[in-house]
Amino acid sequence: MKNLNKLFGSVLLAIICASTTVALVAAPENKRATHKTLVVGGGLEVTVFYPNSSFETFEQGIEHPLTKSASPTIEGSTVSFIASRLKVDSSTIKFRASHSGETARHAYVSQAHDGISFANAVASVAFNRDNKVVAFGSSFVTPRTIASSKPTITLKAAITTAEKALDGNFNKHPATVEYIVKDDGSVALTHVVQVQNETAGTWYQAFVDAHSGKLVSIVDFVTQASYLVVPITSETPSQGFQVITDPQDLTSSPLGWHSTGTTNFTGNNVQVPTTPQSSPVLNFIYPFDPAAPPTTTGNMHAARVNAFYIANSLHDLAYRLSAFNFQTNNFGKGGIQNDPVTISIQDRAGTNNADFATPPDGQSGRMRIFLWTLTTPQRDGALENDIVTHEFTHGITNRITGGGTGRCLQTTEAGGMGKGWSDAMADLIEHTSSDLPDYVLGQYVTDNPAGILNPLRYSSIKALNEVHNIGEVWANMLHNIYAALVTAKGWSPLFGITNPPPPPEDGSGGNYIFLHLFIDALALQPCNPTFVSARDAWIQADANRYAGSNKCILWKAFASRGLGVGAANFVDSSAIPAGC
Ligand SMILES: *[C@@H]1O[C@H](CO)[C@@H](O)[C@H](O)[C@H]1NC(C)=O
Ligand SMILES: *[C@@H]1O[C@H](CO)[C@@H](O)[C@H](O)[C@H]1NC(C)=O
Ligand SMILES: *[C@@H]1O[C@H](CO)[C@@H](O)[C@H](O)[C@H]1NC(C)=O
Ligand SMILES: [Ca+2]
Repeated sequence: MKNLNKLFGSVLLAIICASTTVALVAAPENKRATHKTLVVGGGLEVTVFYPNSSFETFEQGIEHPLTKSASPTIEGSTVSFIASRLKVDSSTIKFRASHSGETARHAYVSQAHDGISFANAVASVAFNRDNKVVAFGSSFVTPRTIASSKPTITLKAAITTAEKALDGNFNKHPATVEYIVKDDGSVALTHVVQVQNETAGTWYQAFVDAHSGKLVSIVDFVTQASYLVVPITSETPSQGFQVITDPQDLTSSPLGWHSTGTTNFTGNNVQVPTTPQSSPVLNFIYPFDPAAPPTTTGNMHAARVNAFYIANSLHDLAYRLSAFNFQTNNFGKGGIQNDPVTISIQDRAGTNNADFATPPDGQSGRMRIFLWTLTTPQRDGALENDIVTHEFTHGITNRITGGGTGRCLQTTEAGGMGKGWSDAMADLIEHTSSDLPDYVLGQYVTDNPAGILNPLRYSSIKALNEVHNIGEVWANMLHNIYAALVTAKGWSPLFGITNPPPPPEDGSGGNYIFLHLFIDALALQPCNPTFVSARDAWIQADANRYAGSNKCILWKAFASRGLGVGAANFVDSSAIPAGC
């Protein structure tokens, strides 16, 4: 990556520096899948730990103890399956959430002791249409010691500790008491509180030992932009504005994007404060003036309307295919409501970047987009669809993986893949035909339209400790899969400019298959997935939805980047299964 970094030069550095409210510290190679070290507040280092996840997939499925019972509940089926598979008592399994998708039912549990959940020892089970288990991910542990389940430190004291350590304020979101597994095998009891600092842009969930009073772990809800958004010199707005009428998907947003059922105009999925309607009602026509600064009233409105449109389009697409979405009124379709994304454009907290914070289902996501200062006049990230797409996709991946906790892309490896999915979604959305331009980096900073062809493979991660670079490897693999599927199955439009857009089910193109597998695999994969478990989730998603008809296409594409059969511990394999 050294050479690449050199080519990106000061632009890349500027962007990474702009985002160092949280600095990543190199983690030893063998800890990428289980640890991440963060520097918080006044330089305090916190190493978070997520026990290894095992992940098994079963193609056509295996039976569970209640397969044959008359009317098994998903809760009963899940608990009895895990108890028998892991040979643990069912009292150590606490059911948390479930979701019925088109091709599978997903259940999410945590390990428990005395009825108290373990925050970082969790499991998920997916059942196919035949009520057989098709995927099982687990990070359950055999604890060395477990602290008493009665706190001896008050919540008030824990809040003070968390606020001081993380340089922020308790945000009043109800605190919980949860266990947390440490990497020495001991299990601590913790007060779990959220601490935010609006100025610094931080938003953490802090785990304060309820016996010793020490901060033992954090969840970082904020994911920063990736440098793939560097194409700030791309003249996206100059590619033309278009008036789009009623683009909402009425399956995901039955009353459109503006109505919650009781109030109109504020936004049901996404709220971008203070953009008035032009006349008549629900018309949002604000001509953009590229010669004027982005801060003129007209340009600010244009930017807000664009961000609102892109974020809502992605919301509708993802919610149609999965769950744990951001919405004020869910219209009875499941999940926890009252959590629309708030978007702050031209946020003054930074420049040349953007970020997205993903708290658990039921709490609003927060997107902040900053001005870009590399040109005159400055440019507004909210008008670059890549940026909005990249950021919103962080919300999608952080919510769906692990079933809505916002805690399941926290290790270095999983967090890195988080960047990769965001770039891959931007890559997918941008294609308007079956053309397959090479996936290139740096075409702008190198002033070379061919950019830098990217040779990254699975084993490249061995030398990478930084989430953006790890994300690049994953984005490249996903691009290869996209290209292979489109080559084999063609391309069909994802979004209609017509009203309404074509639902995804209408599409037979490789790009639709890619989108379905992308979203389905997120729901199947374990909490804090690795490249290997994320790959297995794609293969299983194809078995669930397409009876495995794309299996060999997927394996060949993964194997071409070193993630073939038997790839492990960042050692490449180009092997594909027999019969492919
Ligand atoms: C996780 O699994 C890897 C490989 O299977 C192993 O090398 C490592 O020691 C495990 N780590 C922990 C903390 O259990
Ligand atoms: C929030 O962060 C800013 C700087 O980033 C700092 O000056 C301020 O003290 C922090 N606020 C709290 C409540 O710690
Ligand atoms: C709100 O919007 C809905 C759907 O567009 C419409 O039917 C309703 O009349 C509106 N209500 C108000 C108070 O404007
Ligand atoms: Ca929700």
